Amino acid sequence: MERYTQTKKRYEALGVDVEAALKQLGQVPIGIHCWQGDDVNGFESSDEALSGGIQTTGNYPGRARNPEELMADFKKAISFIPGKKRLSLHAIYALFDGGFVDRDELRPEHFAGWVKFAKEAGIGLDFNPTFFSHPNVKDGLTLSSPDEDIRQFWIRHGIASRRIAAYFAKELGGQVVNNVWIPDGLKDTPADRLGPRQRLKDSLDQIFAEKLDGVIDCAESKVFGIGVESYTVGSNEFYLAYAAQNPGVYNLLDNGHYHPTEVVSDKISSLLTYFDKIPLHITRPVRWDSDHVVALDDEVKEIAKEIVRNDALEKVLIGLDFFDASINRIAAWVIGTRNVQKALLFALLQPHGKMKELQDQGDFTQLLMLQEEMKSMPFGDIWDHYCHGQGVPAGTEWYDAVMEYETNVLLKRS
Ligand code: RNT
Ligand code: ZN
Repeated sequence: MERYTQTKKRYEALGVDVEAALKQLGQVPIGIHCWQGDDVNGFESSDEALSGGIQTTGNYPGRARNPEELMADFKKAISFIPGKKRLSLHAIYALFDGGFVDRDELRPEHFAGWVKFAKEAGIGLDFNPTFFSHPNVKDGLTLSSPDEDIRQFWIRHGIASRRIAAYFAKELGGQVVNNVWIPDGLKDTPADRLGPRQRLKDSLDQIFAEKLDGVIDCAESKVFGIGVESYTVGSNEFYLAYAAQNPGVYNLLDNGHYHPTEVVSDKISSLLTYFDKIPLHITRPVRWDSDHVVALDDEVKEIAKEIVRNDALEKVLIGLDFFDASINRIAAWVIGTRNVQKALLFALLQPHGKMKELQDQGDFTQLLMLQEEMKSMPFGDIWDHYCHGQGVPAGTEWYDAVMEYETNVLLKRS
């Protein structure tokens, strides 16, 4: 408490309102992805391996094998995460109770169990159609396939998914993100780049045609994937242009989906100039779209600063997207989510007004001094205080509880 009071005074001397920052932080929903809990397997119980150019590596014991286990693990994880939380589901997490249907026939009832779970946990839900790990991914293509039957199957899946998202919105209130990411691309140099993109545009037009309340439609671009190194149909330019021409559809930025020196932190302000919402996937690309657990690194802090200083906490919809199978999966969720929240707190504790003024005055020496001094301010004291106020462990204490769960629960799964 004493440390908090002292540190708070230091921030206040720099013109930062600490209490206001903590209040704001508590209001920011983080969309936590369910797929860290089971290595993106889902519950379809087919032999289909993870496909689409994304990969989980590692075989740490204790992966959730069914809905009950995934729900229990997720509940455990969020008990160590402060603030507002949402759960982001993929279509492969449908609950079948024996009556399996294929993806183009999914209905809201297949997710009723998740709605019940969300209500009990007091969290929101988001949705993602699953356009991978399925035999109808033909020659690596879905919505851009030249095979009309294949393309129609995936269009039906896209339509079914939006209705599930609308059902979430109706049941839980608020708005629900429905994110279309397709793996479509080619391993080697294409003979035709335009054809697949024109077919993708037509597929999206059909998927988004129905007016649905409460659904925030998104499409996630990408630069390349494993096995599809030479061409990605849904590139950044493609979806950005699509979103610009189709109000109500947003371009989702995943910070693992750009060339290594290109940064999402620099894209946010461009998009804020034109769009009222920016959906994000925060991840950690190590040399490629490796989806490591989010670290409190410079780029994540810079993304957070862009959101905060542009007053965009309600416009930028923060979702997470990482899947590491080489470490304890509950710890992965806790570490990655808390890091995003720490980055937001770090950003909320900067004297942005003063810094913008220095930039406009051309006083770059003082600006650099202040930016650098802010980095070694003891913001951890404020974080600890925030965690205590939110009823979650502040420091490393949560880890012992996760290890206990590992011994008593996870390691008993064979
Ligand atoms: C893949 C995309 C996509 C997936 C999830 C599972 O490169 O980032 O978001 O990771 O939908
Ligand atoms: Zn993503």
